[in-house]
Amino acid sequence: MTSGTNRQRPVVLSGVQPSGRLTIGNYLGALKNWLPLHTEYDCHYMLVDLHSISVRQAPADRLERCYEFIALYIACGLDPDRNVLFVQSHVPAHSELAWILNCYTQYGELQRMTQFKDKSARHVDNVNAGLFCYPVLMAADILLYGAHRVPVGDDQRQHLELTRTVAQRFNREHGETFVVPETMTPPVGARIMGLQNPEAKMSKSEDAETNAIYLLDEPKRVERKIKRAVTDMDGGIRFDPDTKPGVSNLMSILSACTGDSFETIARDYDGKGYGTFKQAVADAVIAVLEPIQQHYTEIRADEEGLRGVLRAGAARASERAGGTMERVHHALGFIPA
Ligand code: ATP
Ligand code: LTN
Repeated sequence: MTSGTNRQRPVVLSGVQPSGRLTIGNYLGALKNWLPLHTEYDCHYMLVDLHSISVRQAPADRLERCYEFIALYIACGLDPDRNVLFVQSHVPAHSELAWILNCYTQYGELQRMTQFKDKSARHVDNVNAGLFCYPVLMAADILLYGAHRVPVGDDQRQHLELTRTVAQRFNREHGETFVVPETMTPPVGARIMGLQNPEAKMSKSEDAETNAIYLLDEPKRVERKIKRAVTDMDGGIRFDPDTKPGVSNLMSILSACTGDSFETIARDYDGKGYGTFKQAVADAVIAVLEPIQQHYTEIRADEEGLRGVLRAGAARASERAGGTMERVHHALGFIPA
């Protein structure tokens, strides 16, 4: 029996929106940390295409991105035989549960979400209800599978707190229906900042090209971007995000790529100058990206194979989702179908 069908294990679920291009932030904050979990958990990883329509994007670009991202999931090392890989829109229960949970989420709670505040400020011409209710769909994604753990970057903590609140509220009113999930963030790499603006997180859409390192950037480009990353005038290698945000961010990237502690990095590079330090960061990032890029091209070329993986994933996901929806319908007093 593969790990994906073993019902005894606790469940993990996470997802990424098909928008922009996957960055080293997405990798170090999320994807990389998904890889070992299948040994302990029943793991579900999706592409949240329904979430992605809350911001406009040409359908042809979305389609291309969906193939690209799922191929990158696999190229990063997510084995479809050990993890359930699927697309959100292939399991209609996500939308249904989102509607139900909308009725258990307060307007004021959604208004406080920083991602909504940020995105509505960036897309003033399209502050749609989907953008506002985005965290409710995310809660549905998680609660549908009874996920115990949700491995994400730091920026998703607030959404996870809301998911817990909604689950607890529903359980209080209707009896134990949902598992209340825990957030899982990595000790290093949970919030990679921009290379040009280390005061704000590196983001896969909306950023200037040189602010982010993309998983498909060729080595020379990675090197160039890191060499041009903003640092400071003091020349020291110390982890201090308040006074040295640029250097601290590069230390986080190096540490998350190599496993070396901040102390080790400071000892190895202090006094050697930013040029040497940046070269080490570039080499470490390139060493992480090279094997991913080598696998990617071949995996991406086999669209039929990718669709087969997604079909199988959706079938397995639907089975688990169906059980939850039956419990939810019963809890709400709906006539059994
Ligand atoms: P967008 O800019 O398109 O909204 P994003 O870069 O914030 O995208 P998401 O699809 O929202 O990416 O996030 C995918 C996963 O990557 C989430 O778990 C998120 O927490 C994580 N993540 C995103 N950006 C970073 C970052 N800079 N550092 C660490 N983790 C990140
Ligand atoms: N909201 C997340 C993406 C996301 C997600 C999820 C993450 C949607 N559903 C369920 C974990 C679990 C984001 O914007 N990064």
